[in-house]
Amino acid sequence: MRIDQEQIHQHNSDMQKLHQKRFDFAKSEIPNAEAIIQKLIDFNVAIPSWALGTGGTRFARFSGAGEPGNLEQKMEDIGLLHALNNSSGAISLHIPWDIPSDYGVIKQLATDLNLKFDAMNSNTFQDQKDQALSYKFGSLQNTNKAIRKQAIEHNIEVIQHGIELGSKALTVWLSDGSCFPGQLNFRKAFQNTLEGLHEIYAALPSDWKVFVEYKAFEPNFYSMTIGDWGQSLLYANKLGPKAFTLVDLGHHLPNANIEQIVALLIMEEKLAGFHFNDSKYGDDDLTVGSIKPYQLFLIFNELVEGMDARGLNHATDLGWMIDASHNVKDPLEDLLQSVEAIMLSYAQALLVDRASLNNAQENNDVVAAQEILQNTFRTDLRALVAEARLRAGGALDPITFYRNNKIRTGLIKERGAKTVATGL
Ligand code: RM4
Ligand code: MN
Ligand code: MN
Repeated sequence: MRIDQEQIHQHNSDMQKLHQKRFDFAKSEIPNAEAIIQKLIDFNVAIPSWALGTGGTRFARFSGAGEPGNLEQKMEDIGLLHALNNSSGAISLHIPWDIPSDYGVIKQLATDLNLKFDAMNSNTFQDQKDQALSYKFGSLQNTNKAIRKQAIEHNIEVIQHGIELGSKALTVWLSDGSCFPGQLNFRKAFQNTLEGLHEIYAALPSDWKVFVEYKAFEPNFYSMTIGDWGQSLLYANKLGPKAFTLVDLGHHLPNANIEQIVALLIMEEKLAGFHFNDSKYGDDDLTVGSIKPYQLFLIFNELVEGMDARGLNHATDLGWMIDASHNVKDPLEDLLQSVEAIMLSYAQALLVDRASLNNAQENNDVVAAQEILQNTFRTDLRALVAEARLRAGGALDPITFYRNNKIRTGLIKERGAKTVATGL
């Protein structure tokens, strides 16, 4: 299913008057509105191929209707999102869930839908049907060399798929760790993992990066072999200049100061990028910005500050991806909400008066620093984000468009009510 540009025009002209009023007001309050709009137009967030279906917990999965049944349909879904918000122009593939059967066809479809191939993701956290050896006790950390070898080969195969598609990065998230004290020799587990990562690193093309993702807990509940940003950074530093630490918002212990982590990783030139989601308790994978929008803003504040200090291109130098699952919402609506929350936080971070904040910090004026951040956070920039979408050819209000034009009903007609997407 494709969205007719004419429908978008219609929607935008229906909303134009109201939008103009809001936009004029926002613009009157914001000194650098045009510069912010341009940055928003350039900014894109990748959608992972596993986020288009309904997610589940370990108790149950309540599938939605009209879910994409194959990679092509997943790409079409992302194409719909991108047509509406102009900020979802990339797909991140998870192997082996979404192995392309024909690279040429997939690449052509990506071109038609105006999508790029973001980082490739390997999967050694599950056993596949035809797999020789089990990852029950870990993959790269495993005490059994043959299992480690199988995991290394899998990662190299993922790189190969990525090369065919034009991706430039591999994301490695390991579920390796232990559930009970004494189960694992931490040092040996670390060294085995490092050895494996070295072999994977050696298989990277010269213009590729590897993103080392960390997670504090789950599925292992006593230790995780890449459990926090310090451990990930150790690996990244030992591996070399193509290795970076990837921050997934849901992978920290409660109350972790993620904005500080981000600031230091950028300072060390080791931040790979982000997996966006939100959470109340753990790796809840909820809609971005739904629980802690102020934290998201503070993170973007450090991102913008750090990227500018390092002269990085906001849109292209780091990897931006949503990593969420949707148990009770329509995945496409959820993703539209997530992208909107990201754009809003990014816009607000661009609005922070850096000179004044810097001044307040230098003078230990704690009150002024808080005023600057909170006044910015409370400034309503939704009309600015909508204006950026409008100028880029998207819809002023993507969710209203999606509902009014009955996109899900159309997808159900095409694909049926009982389709289940691959993934978790
Ligand atoms: C993990 C992690 C990875 C993602 C899988 C599906 O918790 O966040 O990035 O690939 O989930
Ligand atoms: Mn992740
Ligand atoms: Mn996760």
